[in-house]
Amino acid sequence: MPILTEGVRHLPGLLDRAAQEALAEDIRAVVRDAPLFVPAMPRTGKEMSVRMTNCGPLGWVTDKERGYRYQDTHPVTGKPWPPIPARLMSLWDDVADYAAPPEACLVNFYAETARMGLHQDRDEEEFSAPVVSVSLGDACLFRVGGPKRGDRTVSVKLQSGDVVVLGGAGRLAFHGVDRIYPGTSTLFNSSGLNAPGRINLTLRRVTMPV
Ligand SMILES: O=C(O)CCC(=O)C(=O)O
Ligand SMILES: [Mn+2]
Repeated sequence: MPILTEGVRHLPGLLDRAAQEALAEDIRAVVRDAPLFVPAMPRTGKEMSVRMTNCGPLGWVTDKERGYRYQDTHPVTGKPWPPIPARLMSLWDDVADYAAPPEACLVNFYAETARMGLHQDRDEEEFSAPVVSVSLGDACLFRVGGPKRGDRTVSVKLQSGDVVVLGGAGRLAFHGVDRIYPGTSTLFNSSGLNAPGRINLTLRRVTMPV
């Protein structure tokens, strides 16, 4: 199990093609219920290049006025988020090594030119739970460093079906997506989702279990 930087595990090909197709179908249903929205940076209101939605009791959202946060409803429809699909709950059980379930699954959709700058996931109360991240569709160039912004980074290509776990000393590692490689996957070709593109699913525990 390759370690990218301390506490950051890369599990290449953890999901086979059939599991990826089933998961893509689950996410299609999530997006029908909770449409992709356009996230905007705090204060500046600059739009991010990814499109997002969530499933689970809590969802991560961001906008100009109120910034990064978790909330229990979709910012556009006002409806509760749909539940996290069962196959993602069991993936968490398999890889998280954490007793309580995840509360949020952020769905990031990357069109061909979308990217995500280097950042930490730190809007949660609970940092003893790992962040579990799944890649579907086109490959991307993922970059990960240490807990300080200036730390040395390593880059790795993530393919459809790969899982990355940021846990322990890697929980607050800086990470980002430098680019997508359009047309490198056929997963979404027969789908209602825009192909090419990449979907990332990020499972997180937000609150401390009681
Ligand atoms: O797309 C990815 O692989 C990473 C996404 C991410 O870091 C995030 O949503 O916080
Ligand atoms: Mn992140």
